[in-house]
Amino acid sequence: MTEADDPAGAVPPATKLTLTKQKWAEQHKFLTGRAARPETERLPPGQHLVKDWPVLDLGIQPNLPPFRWSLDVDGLVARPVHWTWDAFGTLPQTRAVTDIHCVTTWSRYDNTWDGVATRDLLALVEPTDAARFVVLHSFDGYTTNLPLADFAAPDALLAHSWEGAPLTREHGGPVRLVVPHLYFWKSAKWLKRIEFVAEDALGFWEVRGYHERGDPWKEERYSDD
Ligand SMILES: Nc1nc2c(c(=O)[nH]1)N[C@H]1C(S)=C(S)[C@@H](COP(=O)(O)O)O[C@H]1N2
Ligand SMILES: [Mo]
Repeated sequence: MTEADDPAGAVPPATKLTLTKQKWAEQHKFLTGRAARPETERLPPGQHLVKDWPVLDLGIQPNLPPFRWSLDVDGLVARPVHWTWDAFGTLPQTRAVTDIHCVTTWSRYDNTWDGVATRDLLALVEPTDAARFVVLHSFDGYTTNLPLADFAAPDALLAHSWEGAPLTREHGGPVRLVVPHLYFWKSAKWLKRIEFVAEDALGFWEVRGYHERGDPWKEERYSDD
């Protein structure tokens, strides 16, 4: 074989297998969305397991039939959007099975969520280089803030279903955020607006003594000052 037959760095011909594997990567096939933590570290320090699903909020549970719900994504993005329920339903769908860790010390394993992956949302709106933080605004007046990198976690999603059924009103339906690797107060219920900003802006609990980031494995429950 001469060098001309097989030049260094030439792209090998596409086979059925390489094409299939490429498609899997595009579809994120086989990804469960579950974080690969050793089982011994699955329960963060100071947490205990529950089987039920407690309800925690400010006491206002907005009544949002889907036709009254919409979501704005704006701030430092190339393509701001306003999605009605119908428009939201046309976005690519993702399923993730993740654990909940609430700062009030309960954790709940293996919650099956369906919704729109934050990664797919980011690809659509294209945050600018200046965007470094995300502020979530909810229909009950609640806000919470996240670093963009945490919002973009591979298993984070805008969930409309839990265990195969529509998210109930008390748990933030029709659409809530789920960011499994942070304490659950970061997972805004009754999502109304996602705002991309350059500087961190504290949300409801963050101005009331809770941690800016809230990593359960580091027990980032409260702010130091
Ligand atoms: N809009 C909104 N989202 C919210 C809250 C809230 O009061 N309003 N509470 C947060 C807190 S402190 C927790 S622990 C979880 C509770 O979600 P759950 O009621 O579905 O368990 O929602 C978070 N998201
Ligand atoms: Mo909470």
